[in-house]
Amino acid sequence: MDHYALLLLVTLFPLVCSRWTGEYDHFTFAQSWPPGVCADAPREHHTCHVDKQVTTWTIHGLWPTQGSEIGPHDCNSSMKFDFSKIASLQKDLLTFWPNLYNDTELESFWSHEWTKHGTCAQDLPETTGELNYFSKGLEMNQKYDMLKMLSDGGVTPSPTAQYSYKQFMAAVKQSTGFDPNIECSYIKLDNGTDFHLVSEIEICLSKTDFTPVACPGSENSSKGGNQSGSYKTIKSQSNCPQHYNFNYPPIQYVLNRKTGMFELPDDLIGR
Ligand SMILES: *[C@@H]1O[C@H](CO)[C@@H](O)[C@H](O)[C@H]1NC(C)=O
Ligand SMILES: *[C@@H]1O[C@H](CO)[C@@H](O)[C@H](O)[C@H]1NC(C)=O
Ligand SMILES: *[C@@H]1O[C@H](CO)[C@@H](O)[C@H](O)[C@H]1NC(C)=O
Ligand SMILES: *[C@@H]1O[C@H](CO)[C@@H](O)[C@H](O)[C@H]1NC(C)=O
Ligand SMILES: CC(=O)N[C@H]1CO[C@H](CO)[C@@H](O)[C@@H]1O
Repeated sequence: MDHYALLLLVTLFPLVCSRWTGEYDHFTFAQSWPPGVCADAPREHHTCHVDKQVTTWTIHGLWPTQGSEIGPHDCNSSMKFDFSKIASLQKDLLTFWPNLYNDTELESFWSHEWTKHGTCAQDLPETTGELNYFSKGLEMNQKYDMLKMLSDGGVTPSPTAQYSYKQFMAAVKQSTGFDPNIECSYIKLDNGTDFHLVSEIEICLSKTDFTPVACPGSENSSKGGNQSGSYKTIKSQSNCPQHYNFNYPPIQYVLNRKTGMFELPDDLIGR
């Protein structure tokens, strides 16, 4: 290699490097409502199971995010997931960050979250390495206790009550100061009627101190939804019904497709 090529390589390396690392300006912290996730499982070609130690909103992920784009992701393929590094967190992970798809390897969910998102958060001491990254996610789930934030706003799980999109938004905003992103899933009853239920709520967190910030693209954000960038996919609008209410069933409850009632499965009745 001649000197010119070497010089070129040295000059370009930081550029190449920063593209690999993936720029991001905040975190998206996504929490799941297990009955909502399980309602969508058949469409995702999975079976779903909510273990009995799971009693609250669970973590989907802590995602480095640039503007209103989905990404960066998969920032360093040489940082292979190694469960032994987070084995000390296993009990908490099974309770607060569980893999609800019981037809997949237990560890595959954590492996996916690490490879796709965790590897992009390696610029911050708080999220460097698997142990710090997963610990931070668990800490955020305690700090931004979605069950409590919603119930403080009058939105509590119920087999029968339904709530509006506005009620969900207002409840979270009352706690965090900012509009969240809310996602829904749906189940078809035997007679063809769609039943919508809440499945995920995302809040945006600052990169500097992990406090809530406005999600880019939301009403009160200075950043619009049309930033140019290398990540093709732009976050879509909420898929929850905005003009009629939807369900927030208690954890463990499943919809009886014949009656349209949320019920405890037989094996859990009497526990
Ligand atoms: C997954 O969970 C469902 C619902 O609890 C259960 O019926 C099914 O047998 C489980 N499948 C596996 C592979 O464990
Ligand atoms: C990717 O990870 C490896 C192993 O930790 C590290 O040595 C390397 O510097 C990382 N690459 C980038 C571009 O950050
Ligand atoms: C964003 O871009 C889309 C598609 O290019 C366009 O339809 C939309 O009006 C833009 N929105 C804003 C706020 O500029
Ligand atoms: C379908 O069944 C549900 C639950 O019994 C009922 O509320 C709804 O009105 C039915 N819809 C139709 C179109 O029959
Ligand atoms: C939807 C929302 O949060 N709107 C707020 C944006 O900020 C202005 C000024 O602070 C408020 O008045 C709006 O309610």
